[in-house]
Amino acid sequence: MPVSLCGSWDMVSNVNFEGYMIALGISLYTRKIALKIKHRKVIEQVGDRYVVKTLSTFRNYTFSFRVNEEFQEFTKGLDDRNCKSLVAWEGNKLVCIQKGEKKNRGWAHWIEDDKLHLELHCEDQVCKQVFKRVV
Ligand code: ECB
Repeated sequence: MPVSLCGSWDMVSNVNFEGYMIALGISLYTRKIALKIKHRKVIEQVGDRYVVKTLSTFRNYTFSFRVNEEFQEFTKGLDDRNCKSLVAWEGNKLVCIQKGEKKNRGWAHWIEDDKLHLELHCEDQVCKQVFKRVV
């Protein structure tokens, strides 16, 4: 059983979020705001269902899924696209593939050195975020 990602996590670094947002077609105006804010990730698990909340002073995004079960994702308040998403464990990484209009889109979460890591990718862009546990 992989280590639990559950809990509340505050962003400590965010590398190439700009490139990721450009790949998603986010406007310059929204990117300017989005680049300034820190995200809090809240991950909860009830049975085999996960709830992942990305919270900030600007926008919040919440979604919920079962591992190994494809679902319809609408990225409301982000790029507002529909994806067919599938989340699965690959070793110690929780990996999501987001099939839709954008090629090579997805993310992976894992724990390393007591930090929550998140790699977001879209087209040829990779954004790397690291979060520390909220105490
Ligand atoms: C919800 C906080 C968003 C802050 C930025 C707000 C607007 C920018 C608009 C679009 C950017 C598109 C997506 C990047 C935004 C947040 C990154 C996390 C989104 C995500 O899918 O996280 C996964 C993995 O934790 C769970 O949904």
